[in-house]
Amino acid sequence: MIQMQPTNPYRAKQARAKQAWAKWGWWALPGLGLAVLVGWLVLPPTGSVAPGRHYDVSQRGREFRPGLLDIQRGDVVRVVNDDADLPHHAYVASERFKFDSGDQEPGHDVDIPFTLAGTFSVLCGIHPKMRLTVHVH
Ligand SMILES: [Cu+2]
Repeated sequence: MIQMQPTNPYRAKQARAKQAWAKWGWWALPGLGLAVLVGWLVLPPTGSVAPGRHYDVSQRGREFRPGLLDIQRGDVVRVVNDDADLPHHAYVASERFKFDSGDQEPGHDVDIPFTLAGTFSVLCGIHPKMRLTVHVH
């Protein structure tokens, strides 16, 4: 069967656009979904761009609570001094990662960003029995 071509160039253009839409338009939605999926799969491995989550850790009663955290690289542990009258002094002294909050007066928070995978101990320079273990994945 021979298709009649419209003679008006504007209408011909319109007809071609309509044909293209009929042929490929079905891909608009799945195509968009696919693009989002591919973006989602490709971006996370580059890692460090992803915004980190925050984990609050209490120090009330001379104890880190929770005492154990499982987090991802890029996450931040917020050590909260919610003791009424005790100063604390959180630090990490591993070979690969060092952190020192300095003296932390009651009511003050300290953010510890963890960017390396591994297991780290957060200790208190004032209260040697305080220990927080952080598994970074
Ligand atoms: Cu302490």
